[in-house]
Amino acid sequence: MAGLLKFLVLLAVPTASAEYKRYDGHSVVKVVPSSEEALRFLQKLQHNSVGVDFWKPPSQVGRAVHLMLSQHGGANIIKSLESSGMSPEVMIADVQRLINTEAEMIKERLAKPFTADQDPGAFAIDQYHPFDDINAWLDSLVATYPQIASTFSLGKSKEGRDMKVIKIGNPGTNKKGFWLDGAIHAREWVATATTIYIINELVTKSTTNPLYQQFLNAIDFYVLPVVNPDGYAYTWTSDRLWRKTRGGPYCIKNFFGGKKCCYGADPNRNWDFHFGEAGTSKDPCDDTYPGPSAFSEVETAQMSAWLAQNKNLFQAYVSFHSYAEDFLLPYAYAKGAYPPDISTLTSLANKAQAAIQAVHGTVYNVGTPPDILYAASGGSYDWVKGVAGVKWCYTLELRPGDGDQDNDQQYGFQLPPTFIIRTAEETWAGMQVIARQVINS
Ligand code: 0X9
Ligand code: ZN
Repeated sequence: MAGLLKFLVLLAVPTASAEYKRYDGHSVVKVVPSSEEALRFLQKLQHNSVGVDFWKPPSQVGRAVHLMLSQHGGANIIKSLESSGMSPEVMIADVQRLINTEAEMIKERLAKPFTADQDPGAFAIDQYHPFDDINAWLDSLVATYPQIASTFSLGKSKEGRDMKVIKIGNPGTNKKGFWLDGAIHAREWVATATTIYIINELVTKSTTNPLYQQFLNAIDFYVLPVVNPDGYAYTWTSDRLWRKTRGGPYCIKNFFGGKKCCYGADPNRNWDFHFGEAGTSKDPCDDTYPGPSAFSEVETAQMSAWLAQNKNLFQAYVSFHSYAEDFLLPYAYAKGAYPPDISTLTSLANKAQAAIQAVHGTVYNVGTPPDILYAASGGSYDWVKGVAGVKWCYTLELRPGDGDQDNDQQYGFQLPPTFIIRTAEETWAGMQVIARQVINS
């Protein structure tokens, strides 16, 4: 009888929420290192500690660091920060509460999929969407606007999802190319939402907005909303804070001669340009594990193969991440590594930054990752610049951050949907500056 009761209780639990990873008792703490010593302490913590997820890793003296702590280990870490002269503040008291807030929305979306035969106008631009719905929406756009939009797949992800690119432009010759992508890191949902906004602008206003007409006459936009489909899908079904691919499992020998194995490589460490150097971890269970070899992940392998073959089409490449409000210049792989045209790249970035700021007052920091963030090798835009030779290459860390006027910093990766449009509007303004430059060069 007890067994039967247990069985019935198990049946009653909805599977999606039962499998979703819980973060009960997890908090996110913000600390600002005010000296080189404090910064070094945080960097050591980053490399030695178990159970701390750096949502915003240590970068510069004076720049905030965000750490997610578990209930158990957290108190000791807070003590050690305090005894090193820092004053940690709680930024998110309860990560699980944020996940719960999203859970209803996730359940609703997964229960009512968007299908390709629907009117693309029925797809909510101001919401987050599951992976399959995004591809279905791209198909519905092409069905409705075949003169301006087409799609193709770079190939299947490891778990068989299409890496669908939408190409948007008027027919013509000598066209320029502008590539935009999002969610190479699975949990950075606002990056995908921003590509969706941009796609929607260009496609649905292609005949009514004179500026967009100019763009579309001169440029073909190639947009890949989700670079990491399996990781992104996993954030909807299993773990909201997953970052990597779902490749592997990859293993490492442990101290006792056994092995420890984990899924996933960081797809923004997996590109074949200074692979496995700064900002990577040898431990496959870490979030910055670059994979066993460059392009070990089918997603980066396919995307880079296509870009290598078509590199002459492109003048610009921008990859959206979250979060920090940074406009990042190449190169990311090492301190002091700059492409020869760094000064033109910087002045265009400054113009784009000003355009972003003009929309809602959000101030982005402009610089290379080692100069304003941290060095990180094997990233996508480093390869697109350094190997494919595309001229205007940038990475944007979108909202939240301390540069906007909306007090949205307390949400981290779980930026509520109410901020999607504001984020996307300002970002699109910045991208238009790049589009204009592409037309004129
Ligand atoms: O660490 C990263 O990959 C990026 N930050 S994130 O919080 N979104 O993970 C910074 C990317 C810097 N650019 C490259 N390394 N390409
Ligand atoms: Zn990222």
